[in-house]
Amino acid sequence: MGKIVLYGIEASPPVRSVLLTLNALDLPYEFIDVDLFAKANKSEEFLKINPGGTVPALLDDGQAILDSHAIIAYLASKYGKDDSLYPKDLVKRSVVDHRLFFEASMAFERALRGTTKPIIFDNETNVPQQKIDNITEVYGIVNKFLQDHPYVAGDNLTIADLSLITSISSMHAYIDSDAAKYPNLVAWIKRLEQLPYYEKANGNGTKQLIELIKSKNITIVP
Ligand SMILES: N[C@@H](CCC(=O)N[C@@H](CS)C(=O)NCC(=O)O)C(=O)O
Repeated sequence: MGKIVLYGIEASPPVRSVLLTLNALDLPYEFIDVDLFAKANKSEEFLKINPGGTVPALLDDGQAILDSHAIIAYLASKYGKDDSLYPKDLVKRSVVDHRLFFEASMAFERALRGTTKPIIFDNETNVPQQKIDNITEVYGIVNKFLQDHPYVAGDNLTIADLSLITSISSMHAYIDSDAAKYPNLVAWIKRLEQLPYYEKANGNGTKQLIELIKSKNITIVP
């Protein structure tokens, strides 16, 4: 197998999706820190790997694989002992893919990054209520994904769970997910927290991001 190098920072949710997947697959990897606050992601060297200048980026034997969702699908397809994390059956795969695209656009980009980027990179301290509503909308939709089964794409753990949990756990910086309103979601979070590699791959980085957001003393405004 090739040498895997992951570029990122632990606080970043999409980087944590890749960390969870590398651990789920029990793969060895090297982690290279990219300090976003020092704009290391805009260095000539990093832009050669990812012209978009975002983390995560992964090198597998020198081949760049970009975007957390594409990276985890690649890793599970290439290195999975079976297809349970990313099913080959096209209908089952389409459900996983749907959850991944939902994570990318609605959960990470719209709800989490849309709220967090102005606070941590542009020193904005007012958060419009609409942005909190974007977060609770995601809680409600994921609660529905979990209506009839324990994982977001069915009866077993897939890369869709390993992707969604990283944004959802980070959203708790703004508003808790109330067990009375979102019972399936809260039970699912607890289920994923039981994974033996959860703390090192997602728990630690989530705490770092939540502490950073909370240190900014934000106010929710109408
Ligand atoms: N869809 C991308 C999103 C990556 C992304 O936006 N990463 C953020 C960190 S959480 C980043 O690198 N931000 C730096 C920037 O946009 O300059 C993925 O899943 O990999």
